Amino acid sequence: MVDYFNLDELISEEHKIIRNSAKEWVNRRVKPVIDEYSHRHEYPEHLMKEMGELGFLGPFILEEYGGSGLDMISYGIIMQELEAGDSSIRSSASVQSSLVMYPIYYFGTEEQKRKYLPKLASGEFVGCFGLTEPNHGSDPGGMECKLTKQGGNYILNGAKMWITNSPIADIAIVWAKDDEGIIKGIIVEKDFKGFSAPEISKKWSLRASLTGELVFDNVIVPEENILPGIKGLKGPMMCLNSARYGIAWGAIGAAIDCYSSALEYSLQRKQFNVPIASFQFQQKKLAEMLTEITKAQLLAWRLGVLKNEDKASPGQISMAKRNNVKMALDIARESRQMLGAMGITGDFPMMRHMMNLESVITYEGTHDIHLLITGMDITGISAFK
Ligand code: TGC
Ligand code: FAD
Repeated sequence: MVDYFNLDELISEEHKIIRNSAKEWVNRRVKPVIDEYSHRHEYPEHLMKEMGELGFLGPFILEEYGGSGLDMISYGIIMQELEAGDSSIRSSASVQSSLVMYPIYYFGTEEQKRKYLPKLASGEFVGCFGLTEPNHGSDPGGMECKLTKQGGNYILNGAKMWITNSPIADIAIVWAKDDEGIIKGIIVEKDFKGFSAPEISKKWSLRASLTGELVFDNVIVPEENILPGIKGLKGPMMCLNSARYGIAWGAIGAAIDCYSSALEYSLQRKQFNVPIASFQFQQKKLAEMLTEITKAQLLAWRLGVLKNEDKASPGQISMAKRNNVKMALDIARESRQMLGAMGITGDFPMMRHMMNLESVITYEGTHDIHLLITGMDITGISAFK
């Protein structure tokens, strides 16, 4: 455990138990296989049910709906440990928890909650979240997906792009505009006629995660599949607040995995008859990495406290996501260099984390979009449009 500022004194015994359980599972079930899955560009689907059994899916959802009723620091800690294994595994867990279970829990009817949440919590069902479209990524408010009222039902048309887990999803939370141009949330089930989810292949990033499209060709959606509790862009944005928060923690896990591997290697590898860790350049890299990890840990922990008090603002979440993911990407690059040629192999995790983090710095709002959100918070002026 990397804890230079004794942050463990700020978390509870329960948090430590949760961390140990997630760490132990990742070390036993993820780390030994993830490099091979990444090489094969294959998703380790069996891990979803195991995460469900361990309570890693929707941990903040109440127990009566299959969750564990845990606080937001616990959620962050789980994301951190999962991403120490691989961003693909954290991605699956954060999409399921924050982008699928969260909207059903907060915006859904009692029937929707009882129908979907327990199956999503156990990993029996896989969910995905469709906001991004081919023509609208950073600008989701411009979405073209259309939900048209027809008798007692709705007809859904359009397409979503870059959707984590869409090819294997049992349900998709889809955001589309109704006849009045108001954004609504819809639960689309995989066997709805006219719905397909082709995979996007040939990725160099998140290779152990499935990414796909969502295509809607006159899909008939019953009224009971509309989320009644929300309208407008703030619906998907509230889900993103939760997911981005989890990423701020998750990125620390990837950074710690890279830093720890580089530290261990530098103490063992000898050049000029001494461990390379004795050279000032290597020590500078290690010292700077630990400094940045510590700052990121403090940011994540404080954001977690604010989240628990329901006081974390979107601007604070953007700052933490942006800072911590960039920190992890920089550490992946620096730590890889510390290993020389060995750093490019799958015997060490840096290259894989580095490639994964190129997606993490892009999805859930790009690095630059989060900067603009902070800029807007400071000045009160939107620089988006
Ligand atoms: P703007 O005019 O600023 O806002 C429109 C409405 O939305 C509300 N809002 C928020 N509400 C809650 N939380 C937030 N963070 C919110 N941000 C905006 C806002 O109050 C307003 O509400 P109302 O009631 O007044 O209408 O919106 P804009 O059109 O200027 O766009 C700005 C914004 C914030 C959408 C844009 O900056 C942005 O964030 N773009 C990034 C898009 C994004 O993050 N997409 C993510 C797709 S999902 C994904 O990537 C999953 S990856 C999963 C994985 O594998 O882990
Ligand atoms: P664009 O919006 O086209 O941006 C291109 C560039 O322009 C970026 O550098 C951006 O920062 C910059 N830019 C855009 N607007 C501005 C501006 N106003 N000012 C300054 N610069 C600007 N989406 C989902 O809905 N669900 C998912 O599950 C999901 N999973 C994903 C998984 C992966 C592996 C990836 C890579 C993406 C995923 N996404 C998902 C999509 C992701 O959220 C988008 O890629 C992201 O929001 C950026 O949109 P874009 O790719 O269309 O880039």
